[in-house]
Order: sequence, then C-alpha cells, then structure tokens
Amino acid sequence: SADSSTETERTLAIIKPDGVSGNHTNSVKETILDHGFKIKEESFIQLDEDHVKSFYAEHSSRSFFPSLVEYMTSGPVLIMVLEKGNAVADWRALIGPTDPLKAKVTHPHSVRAICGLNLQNNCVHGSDSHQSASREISFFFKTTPSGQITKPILCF
Ligand code: RTP
Ligand code: MG
Repeated sequence: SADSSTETERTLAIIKPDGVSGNHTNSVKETILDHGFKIKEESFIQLDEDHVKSFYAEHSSRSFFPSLVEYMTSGPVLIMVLEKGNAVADWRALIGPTDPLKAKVTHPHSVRAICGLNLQNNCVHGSDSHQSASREISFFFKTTPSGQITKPILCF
C-alpha cells in the first residue's frame, strides 16, 4: 500500500476540566482506542487565561467567552494527539453535538451524551477541520520535520 502518511490523519482531542474531575479520562481513552485511534502523544496540563483566549480566539466576541475561559482554566485538562484515517471527522462524530442535552436525544452513544453535563461543560474537545487540527496540534506540541511529535510546548 501507499506510504502510511497518506492514509493517516491527526487531530487534537482534549478532555476538559469537567471530564478530568468527573473521572471520565480512562473511559474516554478506552473509547478512543476501541475506535481505532492511536494516541500519539498526551499530557495533563493546566491552562491559563491567555492559553484559552488564544486557543478559542474564534469565539472571543461571543457572550459565553468569559465563562468559557473560566471553565477551561478551572482545572487540569488532558490534551491528546489522535491518529487514524479520517481522524478529524471521525473524532468529531464520536464526541457528538456540542450540547450534551441534545446529544442524549440525537446521539445517545456519543462521548458528550454519556459524559457531558451541559452546553458549556461538555467533557471533550475535537478539532473541527484539518486546518484547525494543524493549528491546535502546533499550539500544544512540537512536531519534527519527519512528523514525529515531541513533548508539549505548554508543559507544566
Ligand atoms: P469544541 O471547540 O470545544 O470542540 O466544541 P464545539 O466545536 O462543539 O463548539 P464551539 O462552538 O467551538 O464552542 C466551543 C466551546 O464553548 C463552550 N460553549 N458554551 N454557553 C454557550 O452558549 C456555549 N456555547 C459553546 C462549549 O464548551 C463548547 O464546546
Ligand atoms: Mg469548536
């Protein structure tokens, strides 16, 4: 077959503070592995306000932004680089809709349906496009020219 780099793709997953404090880390990681993703790199980190403001910059003008910043800095998160074919779309499909209360109705087996609490405290993040995945992975991790991921840039 062709070079494996043409068949695999990477995306950024985060287990958010409510997911970590709610003890969902192990079950979410099991779900990830059960669905054929490799966890290429992972790290527990504590985000500060500047990190979150930059990471979620696209939402800076939204009314929920201050609350989102407070939420994402409220405790440690687990950041992971996931790899498989179609990783970006497949991880978004696995986590389900943004609002866990809606997810419970429309996607009851999704991660957010099972582990999410409400529209904000929804347990997990997933990159929403290839461009976002590339930006978000480089936000947290260094990647060598050959594509190998090294330790996170934001390591506390
Ligand atoms: P994410 O970026 O975290 O994977 O979530 P998403 O694409 O499904 O949703 P997005 O629109 O990007 O929103 C980012 C995060 O902001 C919080 N949120 N709060 N209170 C609200 O109205 C509201 N809307 C969004 C959620 O934590 C959401 O995941
Ligand atoms: Mg998003």
